[in-house]
Amino acid sequence: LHFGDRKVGVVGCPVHHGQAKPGTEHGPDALREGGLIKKLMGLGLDVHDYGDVGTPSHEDDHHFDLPVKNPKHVATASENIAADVYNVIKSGRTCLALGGDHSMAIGSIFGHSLAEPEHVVVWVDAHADINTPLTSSSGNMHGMPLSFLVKELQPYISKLPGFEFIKPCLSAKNIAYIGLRDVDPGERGVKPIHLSFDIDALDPSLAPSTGTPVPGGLSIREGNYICEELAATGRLTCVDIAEVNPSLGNERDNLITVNSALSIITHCFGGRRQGTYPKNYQIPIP
Ligand code: B3U
Ligand code: MN
Ligand code: MN
Repeated sequence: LHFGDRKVGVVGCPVHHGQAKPGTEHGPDALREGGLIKKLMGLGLDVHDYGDVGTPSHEDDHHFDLPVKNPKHVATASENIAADVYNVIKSGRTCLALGGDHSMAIGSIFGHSLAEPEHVVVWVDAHADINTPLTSSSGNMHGMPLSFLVKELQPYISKLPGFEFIKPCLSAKNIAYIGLRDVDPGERGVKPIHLSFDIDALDPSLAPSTGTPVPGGLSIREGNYICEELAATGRLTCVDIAEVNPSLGNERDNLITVNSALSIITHCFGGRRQGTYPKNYQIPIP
């Protein structure tokens, strides 16, 4: 398997209404400014950046009976993310979706399923993110994305404004969790894989600029290892990087977090700890 033949489509998902701390909307640009595209090109990949999806605003998004915050904002952004992710994958590229808080995964996983209905999901996170609107005590939708997508949970899901477009597309058995401070073995079958990587899966020392850090997280080595193994299957069709928040912490915290995210991303696209070289690389002769 040679990653140099791979085409990547980058989709920015600058959403923040899935949680309370402003700043995750700057995640995509923080990663770009950190050198993302150059790094991917350095791996010999054909990279196209599709820019950011639209995140329309809604004035009246708080008047519902449920303790769910900003459902219309999350719904319209999700619909746009789904459309872009679908188009990128249909065009033959692996999609790299840059968050944004983790509510972005509603759209990215749904869009992925429209293009690859058999896909499975590997969820790397400190949190399970499978609260229903009724089990959530925070009301934050970044803690709920999987609940809207899992078929078995639909009897428990309240109707929310704007969410009509979502058809549940995942069976519970096709989700693998890693990093819930308790590690599950990888994924199953020979199906296309969606990796949803919440940066807070890493230890807070490696990803301080994130909204809900939890001590005792993955090391960079562990995070990179997960990505290398998934990449080596040749079946990664969509990767989310969620919850990078450059508005939290100081400049040094930002730099550490962005560099960790870039390391995770490059290992999803052929980067190896033992080093990489482009396809027809020749050692220069003087
Ligand atoms: N489970 C809690 C906390 C949480 C979920 N995701 C994050 N935090 N980042 C909730 O709010 O649903
Ligand atoms: Mn998450
Ligand atoms: Mn999390």
